[in-house]
Amino acid sequence: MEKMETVVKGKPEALCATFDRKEGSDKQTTHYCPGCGHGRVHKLIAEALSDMGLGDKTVFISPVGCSVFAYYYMNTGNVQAPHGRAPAVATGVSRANPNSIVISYQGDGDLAAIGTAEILHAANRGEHLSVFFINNAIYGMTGGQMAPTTLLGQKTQTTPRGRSAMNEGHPIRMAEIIATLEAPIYVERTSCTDTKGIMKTRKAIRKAIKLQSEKKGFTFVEILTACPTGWKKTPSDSIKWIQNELEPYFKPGVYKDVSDKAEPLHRPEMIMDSEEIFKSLGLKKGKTPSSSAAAVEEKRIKIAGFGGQGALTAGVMMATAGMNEGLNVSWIPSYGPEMRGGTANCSVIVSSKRIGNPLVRNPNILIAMNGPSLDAFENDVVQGGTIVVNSSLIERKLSRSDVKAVYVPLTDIAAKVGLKAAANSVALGVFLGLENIFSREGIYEVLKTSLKKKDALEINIKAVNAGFEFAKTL
Ligand SMILES: Cc1ncc(C[n+]2csc(CCOP(=O)(O)OP(=O)(O)O)c2C)c(N)n1
Ligand code: SF4
Repeated sequence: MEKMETVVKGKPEALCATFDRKEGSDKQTTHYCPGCGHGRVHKLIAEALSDMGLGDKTVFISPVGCSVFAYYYMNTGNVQAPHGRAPAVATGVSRANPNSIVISYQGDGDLAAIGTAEILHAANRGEHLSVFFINNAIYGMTGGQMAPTTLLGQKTQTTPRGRSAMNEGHPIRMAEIIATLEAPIYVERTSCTDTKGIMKTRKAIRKAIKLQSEKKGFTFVEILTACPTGWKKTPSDSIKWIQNELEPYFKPGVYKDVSDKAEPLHRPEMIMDSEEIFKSLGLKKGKTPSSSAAAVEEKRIKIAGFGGQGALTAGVMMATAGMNEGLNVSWIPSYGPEMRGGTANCSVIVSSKRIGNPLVRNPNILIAMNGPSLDAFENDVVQGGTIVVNSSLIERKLSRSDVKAVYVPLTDIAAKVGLKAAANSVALGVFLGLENIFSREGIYEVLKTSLKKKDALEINIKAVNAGFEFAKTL
């Protein structure tokens, strides 16, 4: 009789040998409840990565839900994304490092509720990702609320009488939806219950990862798994429930497979050099940092006003002028309903050093163009900082004495040069007069690029000059 070969399979390398990242006394057990499907799928993914020698190249994106714990167990690169945003984060990782294997691992609440837009668009763009969608028909982590995949009649915390199509709509079949899109090359649903189902899931996971390693495109595997805790069932009843209830609605099968025809996709290089960036913005080539530019200490500026006052535009001009001087700059707008009357603001940083965080929470200069802006940001300014107050519209004085107060009738000055709306250019002039960072000519250049009408250009240059002169009298 031929001797049977015995193969002993230990933990795959892509699964941590010990769970040291996990806090708590017993680090060798997982967080997952008995009978939960997550652990089983983790293991199948880890085995596939290890067998293909891809663990070191893999970045595992886990969002919110019980899948967030993946970080403790997957011995790969790990990124934790906010709820629903894993495909967006995965897109960034995959585009920045096209040779990596990127896995977006998501629950049904995450993928089919809060992250519906992200998954559809990532799939539609054909990102190089493998998405593993853990469909357990409920929000597990938060205690069993209805998910988009909850079955009709299924009782959950938020559907105590059972989900009804009238109230909550029908369960959403994600694999079928994704399969209608042009770009995905492989979409399958499996059921990770009995041996046959586990083997099918194993095969599907391997196929998805292999296709990604061949750079062939977007793959999506939906896996029906148990959440005994959320369902309030025993692990064995949960398996029966999947087979008897879930599978008839979410039928396992291959929904799209064009992978044999798919060619490796190579996205064109997305990185632009500085010359291209300047050209695309219609700007002349920036200088390399000059010795004077190198001397500029980081200025953190907040410009705020109501929509229509041009606070955001003033920030762009400031940042562009700084960029033209060869400085490092950043600009981040913040607007929303404020565009219709409240405050809109932007964060600008100008520095000869590299900028870490582009958000300005504690500015050293605040330009408050209206009252609500001063109310909102006065207390954020650092001690010893400067607050420029548009005294045409703000009657009150500063309530602080540990900052420099500069009262300038920005709107009145702008009206005097011929255009009330040019108060933002007056503010730019005041800024230049107070802070000797870059030349007025630099601002003129920026104005020339953005204002095509001669009259508008002349008035705005006058407004800059008027603000500059005002600041010099202080
Ligand atoms: C923006 C945001 N909204 C809501 C939550 C609360 N939250 C945490 S986990 C979760 C449900 C996750 O359910 P699912 O994606 O199905 O994963 P499971 O826990 O079942 O694996 C929710 C709603 C959150 N963390 N962030
Ligand atoms: S709550 Fe559900 S999904 Fe979360 S670990 Fe427990 S069984 Fe798994």
